[in-house]
Amino acid sequence: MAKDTAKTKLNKFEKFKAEKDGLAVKQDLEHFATVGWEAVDDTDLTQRLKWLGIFFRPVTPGKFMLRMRMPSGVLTGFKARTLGAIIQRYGEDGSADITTRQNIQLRGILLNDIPDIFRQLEAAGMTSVQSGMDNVRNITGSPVAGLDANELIDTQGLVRKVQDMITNNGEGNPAFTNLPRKFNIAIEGGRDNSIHAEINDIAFVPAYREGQLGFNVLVGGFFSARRCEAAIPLHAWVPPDDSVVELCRAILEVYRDHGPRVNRQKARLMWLIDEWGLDRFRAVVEEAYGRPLLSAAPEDEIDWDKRDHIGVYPQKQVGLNYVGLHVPVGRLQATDLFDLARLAEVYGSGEIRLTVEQNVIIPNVADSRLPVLLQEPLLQRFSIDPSPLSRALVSCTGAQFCNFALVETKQRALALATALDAELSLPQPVRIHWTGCPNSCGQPQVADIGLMGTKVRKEGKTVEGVDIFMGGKVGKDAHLGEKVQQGIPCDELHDVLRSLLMEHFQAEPRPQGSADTAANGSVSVTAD
Ligand code: SRM
Ligand code: SF4
Repeated sequence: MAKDTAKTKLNKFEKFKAEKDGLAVKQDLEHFATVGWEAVDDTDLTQRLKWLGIFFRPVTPGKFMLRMRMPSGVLTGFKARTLGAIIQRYGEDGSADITTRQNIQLRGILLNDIPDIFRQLEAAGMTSVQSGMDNVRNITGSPVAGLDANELIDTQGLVRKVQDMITNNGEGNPAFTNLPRKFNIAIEGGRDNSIHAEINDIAFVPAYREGQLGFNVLVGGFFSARRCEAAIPLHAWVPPDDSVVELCRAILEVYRDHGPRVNRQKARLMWLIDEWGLDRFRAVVEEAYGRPLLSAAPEDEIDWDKRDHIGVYPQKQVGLNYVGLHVPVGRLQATDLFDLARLAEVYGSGEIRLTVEQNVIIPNVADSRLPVLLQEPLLQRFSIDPSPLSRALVSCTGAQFCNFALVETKQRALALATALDAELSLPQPVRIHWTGCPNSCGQPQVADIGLMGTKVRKEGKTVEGVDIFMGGKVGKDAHLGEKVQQGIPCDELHDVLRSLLMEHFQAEPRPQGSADTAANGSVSVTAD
């Protein structure tokens, strides 16, 4: 592997990967658990453990984050209960977050518990393998795949197959553990581009070619502090079968063997496409694919606005419904996971889905069971009808647990949305995305209003602030938003957002005393 890089100077990450493969720490886990985290080699502790989804958190030393894999965001009540039981052990430190890739991260984990946790995860059919660092991240697919009456392709099986290929059925796959950088894959089967296809390194979007339904392929989408790009067409179409898995394999092999490894800030797939030009990239991928790539279909079938799935919707299965619950900024406690498991099992089929907006869907609820489900106490906090700003709020982890963060995000996001929901009436939800630093995990560039953490000088002091992005369009004709203001101190943000909402989103002040009970927060909040 890394043919082209043999002659070039490697960055420090490449050096430590060459010395010892990230996945090799799997053999060391029992030893690490015995000696304790303080005695673990620094590179193993802070880097290689991420190959197993175990993230050392400098903000909370000794309390690790565990990032799962949830293909298409699908889990079961049993899995949710298993995850709840794992974090319950950590009391106040234990919590979980639904991520912007339809995934779950667990908090508060102790290293000496990991071997036992991994046994529990395996017994429940879950894995955290290859979920961090230079690996393929959770693979996203429509959260209503198999349920949506208007979907074109049920992508759940394909998403699982691609994950199984990349991770060797969850065992870990040395073939794909040393990519030049992280890598994102999305497979969309619906009409509304529910998973932001355009911001993935590889995306499959539904398209008819000569009357046959399959996927047009996009490549090279990514966000980073240095550069953000929407994916571009590979000018290729594949049928909805194992061709998808084989094309992912081919692109990953090309990226692994030829991707840039000198400068980590210039190592994502798009940088290779830039260097080679799309024609050469496509030709080398075609060679790795082992047969001619078919030309793309003239147009794709993404022709709807993006749905948020919150509320009650009839499924393609007559008499069944899916119920989308709003989980404020994606934060879950152990008891929430237990409650969700119970609701899914009592009212649905035991299945739970996660969305990239950090919310939850309970599918397969019979018409006759809906009224009782809607009376459940959990739905007071995880509402099916939240206020417009809270409803569409997304936030990255921020300073509470992430050492890259320049600002606290989740609490602040929720406090501001709650306050503005109480003051303003809005004709439609406005998608506000918070991200704590330019890495853009909270995807501010896809939002109506994106807020990116920064540091600002105010009255001689350095304070938390944001740069503001606007104009992100999702769904049909998706495109990225642009920075429109910078360096707004967080304590001035309430008024700035209020003005933006009134100027651009038809917000009207509510008459005094008429505010809804806008707050649905399960997270205790403090306003600026
Ligand atoms: Fe991210 C790094 C959290 C989605 C771009 N991201 C990190 C780290 C691991 C940094 C760290 O070690 O602290 C964060 C962990 C914080 C923590 O404790 O939770 C982190 N990223 C997240 C999550 C949890 C945000 C969230 O609250 O939902 C998301 C986890 C997704 C998952 O389940 O795997 C998350 N990160 C994203 C996305 C959005 C997406 O994939 O749609 C992006 C932008 C898209 C992209 O990657 O192209 C994103 N994260 C980054 C980057 C910049 C990558 C780059 O090429 O430069 C970093 C920094 C890095 O990799 O060096 C980063
Ligand atoms: Fe951390 Fe920055 Fe990502 Fe937020 S955007 S989770 S602060 S790395």
